[in-house]
Amino acid sequence: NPYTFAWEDYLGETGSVGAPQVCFKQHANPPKNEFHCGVKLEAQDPRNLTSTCIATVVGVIGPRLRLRLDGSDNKNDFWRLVDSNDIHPIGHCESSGGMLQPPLGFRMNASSWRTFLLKTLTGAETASSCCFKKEPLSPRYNMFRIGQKLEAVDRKNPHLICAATVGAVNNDSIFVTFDGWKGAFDYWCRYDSRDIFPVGFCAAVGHPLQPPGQKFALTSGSRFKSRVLNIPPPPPLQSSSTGIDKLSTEIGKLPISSSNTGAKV
Ligand code: MLZ
Repeated sequence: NPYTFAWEDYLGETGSVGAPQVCFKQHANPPKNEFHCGVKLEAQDPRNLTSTCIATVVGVIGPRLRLRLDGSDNKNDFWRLVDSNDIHPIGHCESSGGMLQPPLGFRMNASSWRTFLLKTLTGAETASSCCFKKEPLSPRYNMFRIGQKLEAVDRKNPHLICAATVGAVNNDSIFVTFDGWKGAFDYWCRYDSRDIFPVGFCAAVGHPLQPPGQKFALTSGSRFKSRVLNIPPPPPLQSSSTGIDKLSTEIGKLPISSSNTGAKV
C-alpha cells in the first residue's frame, strides 16, 4: 500500500527525526484539491518563467495537479500544488495587464497563436477561483538540520514523492538526499521550496509516498545503512530583498559620519 509507509518504525530503526513542520513552506493543514481533470487555468511556463500560458489539468493526486500547457506536447507535463503562487484562474493575466503567451515549443507557427488561443478557450471548462488556495507563508529563515527526515519530490520523476534526508545545510539551501538510492536523484533547493514536505504529509493528503530504495539496505547491522554522501557545491548566494545585498545597499546609503566610518570616537 503506497499510502502507508511506516515512518515511525523507520525513524526508530534509523535513529532519526523528521524535520519539524515549521521548517517548511507548507500549510500545517494542507488544502483540499477541488480541481478535476480537464479544467483550464493559467500557469507560468516552467521552461520560460516570463511567460504565462494556458494549461489543462491532466491529473490530480492529493493536493497536486499534473498540468499540460495548451499548444505544447505531452512530454513536458509538470506538477503544481493547489496553493502554488504560479497558477491562476483564466483571466488573471489579462486583468493584471499581461498577455497570454504560447508555450516554449508551441507546435504551430507564431502567427496562428491568436487563433489557437481563441479555439482552445472556446467552450472550455475553466477552473473556478475558489479552487486556488492561498500560498503558505515562508518560514523566516532556514531551520533545517543535517540528518532530519522529510518527504521530497524526485525532480527526475516529479510524479514521485519519496523518503529523504537533509544531507547538508548551506545558507538558504538544503541538500535533499533520497534514502536507499545512489546520489543521482539528490539536489540542492531553497529551504522554502514547495517540493519538500514534513514526514507524514503524503499520508495526510492521500498522496503515494515512495519508501526508501533498496540500495545500501540489508547490509551489516541495521536494515538501513546510510551511504557516503557526494555533495556537489551549494548554489551561489541569491540576492534577496531581506538578505545581505539589501543590507550593503542600505549601508552604502548611510551618510558618512564619525558614527559609521569605524573611526574611534
Ligand atoms: N524507475 C526509476 C525510479 C527511481 C525513483 C527514485 N526516487 C528517488 C528508477 O529505478 O530509476
